[in-house]
Amino acid sequence: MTKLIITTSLFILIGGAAQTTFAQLPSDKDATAQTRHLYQNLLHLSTKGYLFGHQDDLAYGVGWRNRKPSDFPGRSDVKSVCGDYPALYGWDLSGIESDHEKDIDGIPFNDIRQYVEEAYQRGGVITFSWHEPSPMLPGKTAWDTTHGTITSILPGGPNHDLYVQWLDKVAQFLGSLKGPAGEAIPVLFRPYHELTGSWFWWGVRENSPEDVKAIWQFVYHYLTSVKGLHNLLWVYNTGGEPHTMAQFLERYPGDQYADVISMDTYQNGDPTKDNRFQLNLDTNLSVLDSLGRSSHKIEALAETGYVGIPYVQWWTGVLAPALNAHHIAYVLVWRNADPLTGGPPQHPHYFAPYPGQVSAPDFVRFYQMDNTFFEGDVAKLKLYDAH
Ligand code: BMA
Repeated sequence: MTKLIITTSLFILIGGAAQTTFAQLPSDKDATAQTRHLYQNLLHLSTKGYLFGHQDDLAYGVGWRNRKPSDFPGRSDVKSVCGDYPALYGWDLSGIESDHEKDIDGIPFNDIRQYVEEAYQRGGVITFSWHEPSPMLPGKTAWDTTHGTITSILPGGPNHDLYVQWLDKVAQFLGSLKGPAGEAIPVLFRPYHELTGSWFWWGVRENSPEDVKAIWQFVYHYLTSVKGLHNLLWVYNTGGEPHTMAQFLERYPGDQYADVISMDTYQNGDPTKDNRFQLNLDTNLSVLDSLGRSSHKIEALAETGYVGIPYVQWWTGVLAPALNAHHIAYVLVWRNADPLTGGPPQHPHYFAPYPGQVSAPDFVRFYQMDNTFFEGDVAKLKLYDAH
């Protein structure tokens, strides 16, 4: 029989012969109470199951799009299928650095703030990525692969001042997300995502490990100490490339700069004929498990999905079995874009089901599993409170 005792500063597992004690504080020693509690509760919860997340969930879906939040109030493809919202909401900051009114996928930042605040008040969790354009070459996107871009934004580099201005705007926005008592809403912040890939300007072939670590540490210091943001949990995120601890850690900025260790991996091909997605995920998540155990970091599959979900049992037949053997605290599937409502022309580009979609019945079974947490579950768990 195992009993969990949680105190504010210690997390003590007493059971059988094993006895483990570990510090349970986020990397930012000045993190707000809600941020600290979220960190502690996600660590704890990952021994029981994982949050289900969806990118841009409240802004649009297949066949609908809010031009303003009141167009389809409360609508969500996930909720339309299973009756509950995702526990985790992903959004993107791209555009905020350039004073754009809307993000990279057309959602006004003022609407994102409203969705974030509503979800937080219901008990949901928020994460932000940042498909930031290249600061090196005006007019170039996140997908520019000019070598040495990070060198140019480090202190002393020609684009450093510009980059600091971008960070000021990011800080302003992330600091403007407020709960009902005026408290800052905790954010799982995932900059430089998929940094072991080679398709963004912060990619593996474009930059040295030293530069990646240096910019992470600079941004961490700037946003926390200089801008005073203490509502961030820092999410280190690779692509699916690392198969060993050494590969995963090659660009890791250090335990004092990260709270979540995570990977992104997508299903490609037909899972009934090709099990590489599951095998790779198993290898990747085993790396996260051993690192999470030794460094007390939250583990996550920060992005995944099977575009168009053509396999009717993908949720309980492929995804869930691949996750069940591991200790992730959350999984997030990418956005439900529809070419008819502003999505990219390639069709389909959705990763969660909608009513009538072939995998919808299986998604309901996934929702009903004991170890998958949706918003109704995390609302009861009160992730922003001390337990
Ligand atoms: C990608 C695609 C793009 C989108 C970008 C940022 O994976 O979904 O269409 O613009 O993410 O959200």
